[in-house]
Amino acid sequence: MERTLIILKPDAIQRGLSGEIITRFEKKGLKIIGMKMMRLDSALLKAHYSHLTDKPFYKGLEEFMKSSPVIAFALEGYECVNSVRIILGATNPREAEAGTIRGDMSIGTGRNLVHASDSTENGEKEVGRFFDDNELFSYDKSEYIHIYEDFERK
Ligand code: DAT
Ligand code: MG
Repeated sequence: MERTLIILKPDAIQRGLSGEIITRFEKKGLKIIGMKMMRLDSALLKAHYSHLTDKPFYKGLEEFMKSSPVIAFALEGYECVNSVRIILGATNPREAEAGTIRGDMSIGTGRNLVHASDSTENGEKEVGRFFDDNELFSYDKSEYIHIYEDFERK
C-alpha cells in the first residue's frame, strides 16, 4: 500500500469545497489515515516546495499557501499516488481533464485547490513531513473486500 499527502489549499477552504473534494477520494475507496487543519509557515513550505523556491512565482505561492489555514490529510491505497494525481488533474486547471478536481472546479494555476504527492518516494516523505507517527492511524476498513482483490491489499 502506498501513502500520499493531500493538502486542501486556502482556495479550497475559502470556497467551501473541502467536503466535495474529500468525498471524491472517499468514493474512490481510499483510506484516510490522518487528517488535520493547520497553518503552514515559511520553513515548512520551503521544504515542501523545495523544487520551486527559485521560481519567479514562489513568493506568491508561499504567500497564498499561508493566507488561510489548510486541511492536510494522508491517504493509503494500492498504487494510490498515481491514481490520486489522475483524480486531481493537470497542474494548470485549464488543461486539466473534465471530471478531475482541478478540471471541474478551478481555473488559475496558482489557485488549483489541492496538493497531492507526485511519486511513491515523495508520498512517504511528505506524509512524514506533515504528520507525526501518533497522528497516523492503522485500522481495518470493512468495505475493502469489495474494493480490492486479495493481492492488492498486501
Ligand atoms: P503540482 O501541484 O501539480 O504537483 P508543481 O509541484 O509543479 O505542481 O507546483 C506546485 C504548485 O506551484 C502548483 O500546484 C501551483 C504552483 N505553480 C506551479 N507552476 C506555476 C506557475 N507557472 N505559475 C504559478 N503557480 C505555479
Ligand atoms: Mg507537486
